[in-house]
This record gives sequence, C-alpha cells and structure tokens, in this order.
Amino acid sequence: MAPTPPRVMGIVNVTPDSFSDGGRFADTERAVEHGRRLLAQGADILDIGGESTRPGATRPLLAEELDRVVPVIAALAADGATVSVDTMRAEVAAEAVRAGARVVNDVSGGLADPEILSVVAATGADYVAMHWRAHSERMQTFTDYDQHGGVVAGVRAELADRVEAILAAGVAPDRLVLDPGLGFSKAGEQNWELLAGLDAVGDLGFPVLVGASRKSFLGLLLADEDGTPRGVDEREAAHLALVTMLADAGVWGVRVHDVRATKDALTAWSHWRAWQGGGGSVPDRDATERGVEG
Ligand code: PMM
Repeated sequence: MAPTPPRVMGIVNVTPDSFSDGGRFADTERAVEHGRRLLAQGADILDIGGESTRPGATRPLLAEELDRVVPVIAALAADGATVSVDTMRAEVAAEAVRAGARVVNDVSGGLADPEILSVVAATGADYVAMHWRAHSERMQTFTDYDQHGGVVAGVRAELADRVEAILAAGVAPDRLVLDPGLGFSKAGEQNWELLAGLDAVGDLGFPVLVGASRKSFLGLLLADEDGTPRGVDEREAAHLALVTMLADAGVWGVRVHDVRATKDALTAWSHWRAWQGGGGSVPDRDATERGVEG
C-alpha cells in the first residue's frame, strides 16, 4: 500500500492583469479556465484569492475583492471542485461560503479581521490559519523572533495563541489546519530554519499546510554568483524537491502553482515508499483524490 501523499491545493489568483483592458469578465473567465485546468491535473482543492499578498502589495477594496473571487468560486464549486477562498476579510469569507467555498484560507489566522472567526464557526467551513504578523506592505519589517529564541519557537508560540482564539470563537477543532506562513515576516534563511523545525508546528496537534511554491527564499537559494535571485518561473525543480521532503514529513497539504508537476513528484514519492514498504503497486489514487475532509 502506498502511503498517503499530501493534498494538493492549486492556486488560482484572481488579481488584475495590468496588460489587460478586457475588464472583469475576461479576468473571471480566465481564472475559471485556469481552475478547471488545475482540477483536471488532479488538484484536491482550488484556492481562489483576490488579494495579492506579495511583500509590499497594497490591499484591494472590499468590493473589488468580492467582485474578483465570488463569480470564480461559484463557477468552480458548481463544477464539483472543493474550493477554498484565500481571504483575510469576514465579508469575503461569508460570501465565498455562500457561493460554494468549503474552506476559508486566512493568511492572517484571524488577526486582520477577527470577525472572520465567527463566520467560519457559523458556516462550519474548514479553516486554514497561517502564521502572520502584519499586512504585506510592512510584513518584512517584522522578522525579529529573538524574544522567542528563534523563528521556530516564535511561529509555534504565535500560532498557539491563534489556536486558542480560533477555538474560543467556536471553530470546531477538526476543521482547523495550521500553516507556518513561509515568506510572511520571514527573511531568507528563516524559511529553511522553519522548514527544518516543522515538527514544532505539527506538535500543536493540527494538520499542517505548507506554501513554498515560487517563493523568494527559493529564488535566493538558487541565486546567481553575483547574488541575483533565480526568476520566479525557474524555481520549480527546487520546489518539487521540497514537496517530496514535506511528504516525508507527513504534512497534510501543499499549496502550489504547478499542480501537474507536484502530482507527478508525489506519485513518484508514493511509488518509492510503496516499494520500500514491501510491495510496489500503482499509487493509491483514491487517497490522492480525497477532498479536504478525508
Ligand atoms: N502564500 C501566499 C498566499 N496565500 N496561503 C497559505 N495558507 N499559505 C501560504 O503560504 C500562502 C497563502 C502567497 O503566495 P502567492 O502570491 O504565490 O499566492
């Protein structure tokens, strides 16, 4: 029997294309098309987001965010996809669940808009709480973890605080997933330190989701001799190596851009592990196609 690989959460960012003058319809249509492609490639969850959280990014208005994500969620949920909404706003989470989302992925873990926790509790949605310290405009000025004795202990302690608040708001413990928040208030090597110490997050007793895809710590790792970081589109091989190590570490899920490559890497990982376990067999497709509840 092959071991269970992590769930693959495919990223669908519905953020404006500055080269496009086609208006919202074109963006919606393109995003839905992209989501369908990721679903066909085997994504277990589609994560729809309307706010860019890249370092330095400014926030969209509430109405803009709703406009971006709700029609895309409605279309993909109607297709039967397990849809997650990547938002920090209670109103967006509520509308997204109404449109068919079953997971609320909040990069702020309820810190940006504490009302989101009541929405999650009332709707019974699954909730991904990521480690976060500040909005993207300023987040890289909060990378000091000395008060906790380092990034691993700091992320663990701050996530533990969030767990307390999330459960106190009425979110069911079996609905909660934690995420260490790679790249969010973490500088270069702190991301590796956190990955190496991931057990400390797992020890909090909840499933763990990790998003490493295309992030700048991979660009820095692969930098040229002159220190120029490797471009965003040329980080996938390093990311896939990380994905297989995360599978070994037993993470619940990985949040990725390239679903097909990730599924291929995890298929090879499962097959290798199945042979090590005493009998090769075709990968356990049922296990890889489970929804978020499985
Ligand atoms: N990273 C980004 C956005 N949303 N959600 C979770 N749970 N974990 C992450 O690491 C995460 C996230 C930023 O990455 P992107 O701009 O490539 O989507």
